[in-house]
Amino acid sequence: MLKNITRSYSTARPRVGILMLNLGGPETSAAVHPFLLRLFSDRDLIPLPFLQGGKTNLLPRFIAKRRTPKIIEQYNKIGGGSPIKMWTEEQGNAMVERVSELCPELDVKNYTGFRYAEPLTEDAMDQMEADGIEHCVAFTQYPQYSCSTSGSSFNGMYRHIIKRQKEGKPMNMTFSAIDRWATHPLLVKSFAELINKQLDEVDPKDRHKVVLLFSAHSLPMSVVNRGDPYPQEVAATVEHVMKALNYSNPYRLVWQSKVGPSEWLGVPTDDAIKGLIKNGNKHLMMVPIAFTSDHIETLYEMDIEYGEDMRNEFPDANIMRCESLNMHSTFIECLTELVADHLKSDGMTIPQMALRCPMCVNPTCGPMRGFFSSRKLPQSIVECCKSEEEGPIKSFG
Ligand code: GF9
Ligand code: FES
Repeated sequence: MLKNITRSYSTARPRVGILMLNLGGPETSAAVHPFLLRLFSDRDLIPLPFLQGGKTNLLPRFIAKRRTPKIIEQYNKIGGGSPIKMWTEEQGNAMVERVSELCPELDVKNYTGFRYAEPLTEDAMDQMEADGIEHCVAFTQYPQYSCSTSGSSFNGMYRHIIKRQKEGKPMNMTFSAIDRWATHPLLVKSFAELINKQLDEVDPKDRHKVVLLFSAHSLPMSVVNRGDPYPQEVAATVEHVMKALNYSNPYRLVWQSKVGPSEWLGVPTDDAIKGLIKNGNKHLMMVPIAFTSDHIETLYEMDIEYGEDMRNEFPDANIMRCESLNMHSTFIECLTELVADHLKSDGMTIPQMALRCPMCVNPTCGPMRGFFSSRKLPQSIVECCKSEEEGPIKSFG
């Protein structure tokens, strides 16, 4: 009898899984081709209406194969592979440790779900279910929402849930989403702290002259003109960070990492660096504003292509980069607060999540947005967190 009670107590804590979503990156040279193949086969990223049926994967295969050697070379220059899995796991572990302190009545565990690399999102979902997770919080690690990043991950999750239903073995978990957090006060504070830390490296007499170059991954103009929310949300992060810095320095938002022949949102980061230097600016600081950890775009593009290579071209210029968020303590608090606040709420998203892009033609987006914007947290979980946080405060009222 006693044994039974003990056991039911220890398993009574509701099990919540926090699924941290991101693109992922190849950890080894051998992982580069499968990574690119998944990327170029992503129909949420690249619609291929004219290649339906059996030939769907011919073009992606061709493009992925052609690009693999160059990408392997880039990863070799940053140590052989992407560190994104390591960072995501470290961030997730630190976050869950703090969330567990805030919500001791919950059994919280973090998982990593990548769109194009292992651990793949669908596999992580199945693993969560196998671990007995009752509720999954789909937590996008892109602070600013784009349909080609967060939207693609959420569509992937939604398709997996529908697939399992159609197979007659529906997933035994409920779902909610943390879909965007571009202006979270602790995200803004994290960036401001890291920028100030880098500014401290500059001679005080030059500090105010440093041009802050906020650099985000660009988007094809076809995506921008569909009405994607990302450019606006990235700009919102930049303005909040500048306000936190009391507009201490001149700044621009610029866009990096264009690939292929189509038109992309500009001005490209490398052009901006060259143009600003030619216009007489000597001190530049790149700020990676749309990623939460180091990856090929900071370590290779920013540090090698725009850093070292530009320093050879313009030896008088001082081109710097501020650190990525990585394990910055304020940033871990940001992740913690996002999750803890979500668990205390009913799990609803803001109304923005329900609205498709004005020019959206992707048939998955509508039902996916409906699914993730109406999901509520099980009452057992909400009550768990509320009693912990608000109990003592309420007793004063
Ligand atoms: C992106 C972040 C923001 C064709 C080549 C595969 C397309 C694309 C992106 C945006 C990554 C990280 C944005 C395409 C087609 N997109 N890249 N969109 N990537 N490549 O629609 Cl933080
Ligand atoms: Fe934005 Fe479909 S592309 S909602």
